[in-house]
Amino acid sequence: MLLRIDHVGIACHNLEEKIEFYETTFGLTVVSREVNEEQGVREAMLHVADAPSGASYVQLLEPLHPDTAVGKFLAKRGEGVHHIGYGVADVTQALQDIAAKGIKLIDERPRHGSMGASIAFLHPKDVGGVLTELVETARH
Ligand code: V0V
Ligand code: CO
Repeated sequence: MLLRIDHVGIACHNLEEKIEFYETTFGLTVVSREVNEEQGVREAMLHVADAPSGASYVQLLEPLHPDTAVGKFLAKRGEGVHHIGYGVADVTQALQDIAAKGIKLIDERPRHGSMGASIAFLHPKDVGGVLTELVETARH
């Protein structure tokens, strides 16, 4: 069901500072920057690698307001890994299959993600404390 790690989502206070850190330290390149009001984030995707099943990225996340998923996370836990995004071929099908196993979904149906992807989150309480995102890449 899972094709690859699409991205690792990292919560930070200052997006521009963290982008510069990842560029300088690891030589990564920003390929997309977006504000996603629905998710309450300003985010950047930095390209890491290409695989036959698609690319992988680091996703840097800055909250738009304190009262958002990432804002609350930062207040409770500070900066660090926020979620793992796995590539899937069909996010609607994957959600259905995973729900049938009794795992709690945050999103019953896909939402708009970075770079035109369709995304959906699974609840961390049912995934060993890991906020897990499914990502169906946009078709070109
Ligand atoms: C919260 N918890 C986490 C967590 N955030 N555990 C692991 N990883 C995280 N990132 C735990 C928290 O410690 C609490 O555990 C419990 O969940 C409830 O947390 P809360 O602070 O009361 O917050 P809630 O319940 O209001 O919200 C938590 C959830 C929320 C996970 C439901 O953050 C959510 O809906 N996330 C999905 C949307 C999202 O994260 N969007 C931003 C990325 P205890 O204390 O009860 O043990 S957007 C993105 O990735 C995009 C656009 C993309 O990839 O394209
Ligand atoms: Co993400």
